Amino acid sequence: MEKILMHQTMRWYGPNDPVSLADIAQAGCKGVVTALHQVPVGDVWTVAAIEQRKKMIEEAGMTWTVIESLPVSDDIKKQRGDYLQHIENYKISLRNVAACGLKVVTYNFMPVLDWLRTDVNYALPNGATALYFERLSFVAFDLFMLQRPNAEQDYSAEEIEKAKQHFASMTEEKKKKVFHNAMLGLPGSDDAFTPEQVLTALRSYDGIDAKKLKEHLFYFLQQVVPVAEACGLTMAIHPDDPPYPVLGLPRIMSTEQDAADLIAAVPSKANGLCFCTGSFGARADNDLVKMIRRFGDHVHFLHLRNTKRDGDGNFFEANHLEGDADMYAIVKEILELMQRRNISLPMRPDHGHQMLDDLQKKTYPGYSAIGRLKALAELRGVEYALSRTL
Ligand code: DNO
Repeated sequence: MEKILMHQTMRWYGPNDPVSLADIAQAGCKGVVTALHQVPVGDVWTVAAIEQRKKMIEEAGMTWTVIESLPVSDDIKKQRGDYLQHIENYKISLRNVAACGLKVVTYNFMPVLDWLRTDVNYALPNGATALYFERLSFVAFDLFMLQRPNAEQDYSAEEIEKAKQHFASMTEEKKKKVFHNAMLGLPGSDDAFTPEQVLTALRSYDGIDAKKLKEHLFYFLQQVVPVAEACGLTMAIHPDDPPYPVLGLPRIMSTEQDAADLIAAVPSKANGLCFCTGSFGARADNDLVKMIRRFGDHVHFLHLRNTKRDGDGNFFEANHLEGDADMYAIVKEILELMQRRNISLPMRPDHGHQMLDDLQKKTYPGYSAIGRLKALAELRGVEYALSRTL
């Protein structure tokens, strides 16, 4: 019998993305993952705007398979300001995307910042570049560049001393680069934050610890999951990246326990995960295969990516089949899950190295074409070979 394989997609940042829909189709993708990045966070996604985007993708011969992301406002995360209105708007957007035939909605619950790296052009020995998180550069950024009040409380005396030395050894150019990368705005936008904006945003989370933030997440889900369920959608939360507290902000979707708490809080098939092997995998205590097995019925979307950690809190984004995550075992588990559930799960190769001709191009960090094409081809090969042995 034919085996069910993953539904291959790539992320597309919309009409301004230097990687075109035609490029994505040539990579062998049947589907596209995108969002209406132009709609301000908290506003309603209208049927007209969704239809227009959907039509573009279908004209390129693919389907709009997953929304990434329908963003959750900081007001909702803090339960302040306009949060009740934003939740109502979110429900309307869910109904609208469902009316347009979409099925999976990704979101995250990271305060203020989405993903965070200190270097978006980390040179690999072969000349390609990768995304990199260098712990001491980050601590130096926090303490000496951003100068976040009370930041020193979050680090040991030893780490502060090391960060001091590290900062002293950084060239002006490197300082500039770390600063710029840490202040990068959301993926899909060219805007960077100013330090004042970040400090104000961080201050606005005063009094919100992990326990509170989790309560806010669960409240949000209690409101929106029934709507998603009623209109045939599944919600997929993206884990924290990196998966631990940063800049004094709580993080609540970093571990196996966090995922278990999420599902227990609102038990519904519609309440699920975007299983990102890169984000969860940046922690040594996350057993990825075990987590896929445990949460399998709630996995609605897959980001396949690999990181290589060292003992000092640094990690870089490795080739997709290398790094710390055992991609062979992960793909095998996913294949078995899909046969059991009788479903083809959408997957995108997450991030890729900037390489070959793309080194000259300006692309969204992590989202150049050739590196992702290579990643997808490798993952496809692993899956195909494994499917023949099932
Ligand atoms: C980074 C992405 C994240 C992700 C959001 C989902 O490359 O994986 O930005 O899209 O966190 O809401």
